[in-house]
Amino acid sequence: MTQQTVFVTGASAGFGDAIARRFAAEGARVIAVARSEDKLEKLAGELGDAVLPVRLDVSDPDAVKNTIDALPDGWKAVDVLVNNAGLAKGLEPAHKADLDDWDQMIATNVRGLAHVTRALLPGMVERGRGHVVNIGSIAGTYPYPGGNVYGATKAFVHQFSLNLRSDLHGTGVRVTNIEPGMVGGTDFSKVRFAGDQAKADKVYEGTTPLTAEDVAESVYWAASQPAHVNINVIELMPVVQSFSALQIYRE
Ligand code: 8X3
Repeated sequence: MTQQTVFVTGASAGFGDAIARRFAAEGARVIAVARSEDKLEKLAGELGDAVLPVRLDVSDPDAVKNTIDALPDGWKAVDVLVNNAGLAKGLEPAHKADLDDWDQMIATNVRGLAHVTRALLPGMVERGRGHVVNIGSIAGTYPYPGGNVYGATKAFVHQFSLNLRSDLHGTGVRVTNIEPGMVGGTDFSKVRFAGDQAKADKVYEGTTPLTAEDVAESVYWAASQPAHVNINVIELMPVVQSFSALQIYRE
């Protein structure tokens, strides 16, 4: 296989960092995108020329277009786009939730993902190959109290992924949605709980969640299938997580 160019959003930590490292370990070149270029330094320092660090807030539509238009020569032909940037904010019920939290999730998880995809797709279609790997969530399928807008953004990612496949029919461009359940060892819960590390740690206490590396492995596996194979959806959970009953309210 020729050397692949992989564009990873949210690459400065968590899943994004693990995904960038997983692809680089296989010889890929990685365009590592994050809001702060400083945070990409460690990754770039370790992986050297295999990484192009790019500062971009995907929730800013003008910045998305300008940054992608301005990718340096030799880095413009993206083979794999991993739409990883995303966040959960708050776990309050809908009638108490902070509207700024909702707006931020929609701006990043929905609009940001859509805009980055829209900016990179024409090149993939023109080249007759490419792969969009979206990071969804089990929260897009299974509702839970406080999941309100976060789960809805991930339901968007699920349906957008399937609809992309319809639009890309016959182009050779592949689309996959990776839907992880509980993953520990990242800042996901810390961000959700506005920086409260103790509260975040409690989510994973006494249990064995998935790791960012587990998720990166699914992304890499989906992207390394033969060109005629499209993995539509991968849903993965730790063994310790499963389904529970619907709730009944009693007077
Ligand atoms: C993360 C999974 O269950 O914390 O997307 O919402 S969950």
